[in-house]
Amino acid sequence: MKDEIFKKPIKKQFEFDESVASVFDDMLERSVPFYKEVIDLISNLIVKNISSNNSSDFVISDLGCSTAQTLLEIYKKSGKSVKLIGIDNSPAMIKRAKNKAKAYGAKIEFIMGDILKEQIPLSNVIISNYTLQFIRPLKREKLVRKIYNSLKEDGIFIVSEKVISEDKTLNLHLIEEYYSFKKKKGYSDFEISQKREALENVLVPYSDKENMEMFKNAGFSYSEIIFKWANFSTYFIKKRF
Ligand code: GEK
Repeated sequence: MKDEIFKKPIKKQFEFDESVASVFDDMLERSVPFYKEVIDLISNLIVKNISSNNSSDFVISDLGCSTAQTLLEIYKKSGKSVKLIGIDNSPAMIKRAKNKAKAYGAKIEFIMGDILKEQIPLSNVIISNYTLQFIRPLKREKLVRKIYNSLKEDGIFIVSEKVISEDKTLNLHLIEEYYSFKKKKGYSDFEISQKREALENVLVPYSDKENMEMFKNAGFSYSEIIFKWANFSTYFIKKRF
């Protein structure tokens, strides 16, 4: 279904409710630059990692899994032997994720809950794509520490985020580039400005430097940007280097 949520004047802050979930796959493809390419890249890297491990007890958890796009891509590439777990606190997202998994015949465990409160299963890989940005800064550091503790010793954390530039002018120019990307994807100026307003104080991006410092402070030994376009970054982070 096409995302037309912000065509009408909005009255509330952005929420992952039924109306957002019903258009979510279209929304992400048109709002996140290179969304498909990022999922393709990270799922390939994860599959390479499974091959060098014993796949029968290999656990992959996706925090803020939404409609399970990433987990399904990993499922398609890795076969059935790994354990896939998706956590999201939006009932509408989890409902769609379950339906999609069923349609693909994919065995994925879904946990409907808050990643700040739920116990994260001990995992080989933890993914959190475009989700940390929605966690209040005061709680974000603590969550990243919890993620560190939920990874096996050779575990990997993969994160994608909207980011800010520390250079104010560059930051403005990158945001302009992002808005022209959205316009090319068919969003009007009105829709773009309405969504920006709805996300105000809900989506709080960090700079690459702040994110990498946060990973280091949580105990991670290595982090690298493996994909970047304007104000979007994907990080590959290792517990032990
Ligand atoms: C993708 N990773 O397709 N606990 C659990 N879930 C949460 C929380 C929380 N505290 N806060 C937000 N969410 C996906 C896209 S979307 C990104 C992730 C976006 C969930 C929320 O319900 C939503 O499904 C997801 O995090 C963020 O690659 O919409 O920009």
